[in-house]
Amino acid sequence: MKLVYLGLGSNLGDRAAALRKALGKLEAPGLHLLNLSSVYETEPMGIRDQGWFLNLCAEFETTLFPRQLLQRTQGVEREMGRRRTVKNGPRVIDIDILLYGSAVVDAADLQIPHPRYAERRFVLAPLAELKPDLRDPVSGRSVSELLAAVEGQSVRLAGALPPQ
Ligand code: PH2
Ligand code: MG
Ligand code: MG
Repeated sequence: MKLVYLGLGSNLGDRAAALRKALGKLEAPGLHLLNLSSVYETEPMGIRDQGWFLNLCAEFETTLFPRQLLQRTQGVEREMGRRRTVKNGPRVIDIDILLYGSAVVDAADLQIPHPRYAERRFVLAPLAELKPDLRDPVSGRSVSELLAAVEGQSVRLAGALPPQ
């Protein structure tokens, strides 16, 4: 059994409903939700000219291997109508594998830890709620240290994810 941390985001349509729906779809044999952060309303990074996101982080326990987990997250994105169009552009749902135990994976189709999570307040703020002392397996720095080092980027605590 491994602990994995997923980052979810949405900036199209009913964003909170999309986060809730994705969490429901992720829960299945081999992948079990343990803890959920608060929801944050966050300034778009990358492409600035798009709507603000709702982001959260979730801790799961899993018996899936990293690639099986990727198939599950991409399957849920597809079922929810996500089309791979503009990189970093608007999306109904985005599900990123942030950390998978202390595994390091560097393949063309899968990188763990997520290659950009350590620079993103919209990931680190919710992740620090769940596990401030969790250490990045590559740099050895804790989530709270990484969060303290991020500059700029507006995130606003929006409270608990409402039930559907
Ligand atoms: N996701 C991106 C690019 N930019 N900005 C915010 N605030 N939240 C996101 O989830 C996000 C982003 C690519 O996946
Ligand atoms: Mg992403
Ligand atoms: Mg993604």
